[in-house]
Amino acid sequence: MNKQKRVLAIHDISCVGRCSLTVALPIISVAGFDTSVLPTAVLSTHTGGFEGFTYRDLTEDIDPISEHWQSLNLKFDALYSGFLGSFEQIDLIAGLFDRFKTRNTLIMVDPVMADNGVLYTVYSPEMAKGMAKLCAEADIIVPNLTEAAFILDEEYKGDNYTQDDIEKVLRKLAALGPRKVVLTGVSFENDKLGAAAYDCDLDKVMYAFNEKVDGNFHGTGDIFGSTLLSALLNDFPLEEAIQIAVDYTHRCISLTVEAEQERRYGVCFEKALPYLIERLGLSYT
Ligand code: PXL
Repeated sequence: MNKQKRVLAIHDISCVGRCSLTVALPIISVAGFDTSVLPTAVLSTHTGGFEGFTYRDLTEDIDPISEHWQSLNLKFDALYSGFLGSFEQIDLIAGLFDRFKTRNTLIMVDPVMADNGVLYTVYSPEMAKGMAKLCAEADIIVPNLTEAAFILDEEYKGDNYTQDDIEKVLRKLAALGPRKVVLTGVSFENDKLGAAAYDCDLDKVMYAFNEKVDGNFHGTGDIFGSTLLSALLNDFPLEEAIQIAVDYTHRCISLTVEAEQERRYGVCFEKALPYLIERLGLSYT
């Protein structure tokens, strides 16, 4: 067996409502990687759909944890950040990237902060400027269209955009620093939804789509990001990796609709894990 790659997933723990670490950990693990976690906050539920959630911000723990790991000379093959517990964590996570990055480390930043044109309730607009700085430290970023608009300080256009608009957004995001940009929630036809990507090194734009399922599904950005990272670390090229991530996310959503699952609990990703294992070309028997 090749040496197992080690991933550090930096997200919150939302105790109820599958998203962030409760989806990143199982997905990246099933994809074959040794997954360590750095929780950025602990919430009783995620912020989108449950009233009165508790919120324990873990900002003070970030540096002591990462200093301890550094003292042990621990190494990671990939660093993957998502929902951060506070504005201050942006600089702390940038510092952690500096501590642990080597020539071969893949740094993926999902600038989780907004959806459907609005910031998550726990964030203020300054988060967008900070997230732009963190994106500059990444090899690959995975914003949705709302987050892209906030990062670029542009108007959010809703569904009102052309292919040319999307390609401009991809290139502007790449100009911040990351060599690869993946935009989620892209749709040019009523019944199709997917992702657009730009690879600076190839100077190439690519797309991946699947059937659109109407409605909003919590945690699907985290499912997409975790799957994308898993495909890239399994050596799939970006174009194939975005298609795998779109298809797996679509399958999780379809299972959720079939099961008539209450939306705020997130999507039923568990039953689709064997499909993901197969798409990644892995065999555990
Ligand atoms: O899935 C993104 C996400 C992550 N973490 C928390 C959230 C959300 C989206 O609402 O509330 C706490």
